[in-house]
Amino acid sequence: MKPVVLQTSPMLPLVENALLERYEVLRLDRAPDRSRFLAESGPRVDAVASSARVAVDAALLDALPRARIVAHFGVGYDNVDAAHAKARGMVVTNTPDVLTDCVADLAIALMVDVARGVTAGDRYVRAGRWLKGAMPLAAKVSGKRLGIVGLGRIGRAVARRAEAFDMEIRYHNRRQAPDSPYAWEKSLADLARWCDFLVVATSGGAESRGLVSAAVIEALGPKGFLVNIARGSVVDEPALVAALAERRIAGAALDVFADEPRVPEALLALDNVVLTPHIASATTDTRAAMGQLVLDNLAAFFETGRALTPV
Ligand code: 8YV
Repeated sequence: MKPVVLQTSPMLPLVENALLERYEVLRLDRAPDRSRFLAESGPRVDAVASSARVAVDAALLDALPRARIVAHFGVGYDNVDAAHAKARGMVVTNTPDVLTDCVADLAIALMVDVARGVTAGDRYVRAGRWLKGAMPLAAKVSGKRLGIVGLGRIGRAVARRAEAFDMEIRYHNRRQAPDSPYAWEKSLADLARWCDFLVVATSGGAESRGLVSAAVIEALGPKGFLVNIARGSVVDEPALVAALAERRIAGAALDVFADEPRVPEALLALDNVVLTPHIASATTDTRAAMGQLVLDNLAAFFETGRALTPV
């Protein structure tokens, strides 16, 4: 008998095909009546394969009394109620490490873009505005001060890349990282006041909600730029939009938003922002590696009782 896997949303063909080969797959996303589907099939489910699109909340977990593992596609698992899963004796796995490079690459790309006007310059050329005159001067990146919110795997990868730009680097974590060469700022507002670029790389969820508050944004100041490749929930989005509109900060480059895929209308009209549709991990290479890690976690768990990357 093949184990039964509940898939909550569409996944890469690579993952879906392998799941179908190895398991009996039940598709929550294709169920016309979710409650009925869960009442009938929930008790048979051994494992969940999830991604960011669908919440794996307490109610869903409670409908799966046999399930022992949630194998999540993504390093961030703020849409999974991991505490409830743990209380039910379930393992939750995520996909760390394999996406670190791509996410850090995009953070640097966004930082350079928002400061130097790469995509704005592209729009400028396409609109024929260059024929009428040069673009306004931009802000320099190399040698500037970088503040990192969340010096985890991704934060460190951003820092390594920023070193090649001769940037001075400090970070804010709740606690000082014992093995870091960078200066720790206990107060995030102090870090924001000090830096030219504030890159948000901390995990989402209740603990970091609104961490980049109106006061932090104020401290960043009219010459400071914000880059967010973490979660929209970490930033007070209305406060950010207001600060950008009133030029109380220089600009923002955002890959994540509070209510994706909806982006506040006010941001679309601003020229001091760069907006991308949550693409930090979205390369063929990295998404394949993330998918493989979901499969490997399930396989290891069913074979040995131990997952590879539990959270
Ligand atoms: C998403 C991400 O998971 O890994 C993360 O935390 O934000 C992304 O890689 C991606 O949208 C897949 O659902």
